[in-house]
Amino acid sequence: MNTGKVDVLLGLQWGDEGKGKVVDVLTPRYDVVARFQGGPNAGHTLEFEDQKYVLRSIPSGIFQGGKVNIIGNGVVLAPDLFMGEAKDLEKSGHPLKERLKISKKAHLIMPTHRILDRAYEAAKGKNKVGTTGKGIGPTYTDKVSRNGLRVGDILSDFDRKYSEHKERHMKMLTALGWTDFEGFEETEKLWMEGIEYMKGFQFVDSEHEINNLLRSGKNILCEGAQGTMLDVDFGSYPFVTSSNTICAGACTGLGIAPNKVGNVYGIMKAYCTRVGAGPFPTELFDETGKKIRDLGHEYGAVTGRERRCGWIDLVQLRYSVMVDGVTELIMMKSDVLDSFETIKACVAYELPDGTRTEEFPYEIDDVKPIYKELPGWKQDMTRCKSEDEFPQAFRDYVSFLEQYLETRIGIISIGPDREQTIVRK
Ligand code: 2SA
Ligand code: MG
Repeated sequence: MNTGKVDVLLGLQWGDEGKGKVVDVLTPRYDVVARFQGGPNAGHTLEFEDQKYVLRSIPSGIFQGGKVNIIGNGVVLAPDLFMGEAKDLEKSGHPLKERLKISKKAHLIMPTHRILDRAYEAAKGKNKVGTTGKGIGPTYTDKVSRNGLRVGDILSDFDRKYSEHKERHMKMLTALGWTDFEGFEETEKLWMEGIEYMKGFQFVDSEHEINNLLRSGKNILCEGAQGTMLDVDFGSYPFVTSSNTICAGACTGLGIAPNKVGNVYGIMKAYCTRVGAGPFPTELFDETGKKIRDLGHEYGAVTGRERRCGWIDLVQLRYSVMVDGVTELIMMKSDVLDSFETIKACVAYELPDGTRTEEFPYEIDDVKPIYKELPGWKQDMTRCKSEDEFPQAFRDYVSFLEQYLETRIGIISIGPDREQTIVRK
């Protein structure tokens, strides 16, 4: 931790790196946890005391009392889904209203944004992005084209504003030839209930809030969603989400100046996964890929979709470490590789013209991964209590990754439970 600075926690791959679990392990060190981008397309899974929680829009600091949780201006919020998530948490004994603050500048995902999401996807035919269908793209599109509806709008003349936006969306849907409005009225009703429910929460100017907290000496953690490869600028465009998932997103999504960023924790899995469409150089289509999926329970938290699985890609990870300015790596799901004879790590790409590169290129569609093979450790690590108990072959794997990525791996996860997290010396 760096006093007077804000720490940032990010996924370095295509999402689902296990950010929820890490935030939960790290939050005891922080007074404030803030979300800065994305929305209900995130699904941070936390498991403790035999309970499983999936957070979508609410920051992971919500489980511990005495912490301030902030939903920043860079987030897009769906009132109906937010209400569902919040009520579930309240039911399980986690009071929210005093612990959570929502930026007035955060944009609202309207029911029509979700239909537009589907309509745009349908119009793309076989070039579908494979979105989560939560209306993320259309909401950010409205934000950038200066047509958005924000949380602050709830406070005055909301019905009129809502109707105007809805009407505009309906015209767009008509132009797209969209006719499927099944369930729309019920959704809209629930959405309006969500708006009423949200009025019970604190709407704030989160840029003032967070900078005041920083000045008063509080420790702040910014919690990223999705992953660096899904960043709208630096990810595998156009197969990306619509926000800046990289470290700089924490600055624009919360109003934090770049020189206030301290530690940047980059989370990666010991292998790699992706949901949705788009290029994935190290993807495995064979039994090994299936084995990783089964052992790693690689199914999406939001949509339940099967995740595509492959070996760790160090060309891609080095790129993420660069654009995010990662100061410390955190490796998740190491135990999933416990039973493998050999482990592969992609150390370079062969480009379509036959040349070799270690620098992440503009296009990754037709690159061939070049692997380094490392011996597996073939030992159950899930019960290890400290790094001294790690098998030698695993230590060698870790050192190899650290050397290639030129960054220290500070935390290693060896199972879903809070306890199965080894903080290295
Ligand atoms: P969208 O719905 O417009 O954001 O979809 C665009 C692409 O982004 C992908 N996407 C994701 N991929 C993996 N994980 C996601 N969320 C995680 C989860 C949460 C996390 O579901 O557990 O790790 O933060 C996520 N969200 C969006 C999506 O598949 C499309 O390819
Ligand atoms: Mg996830």
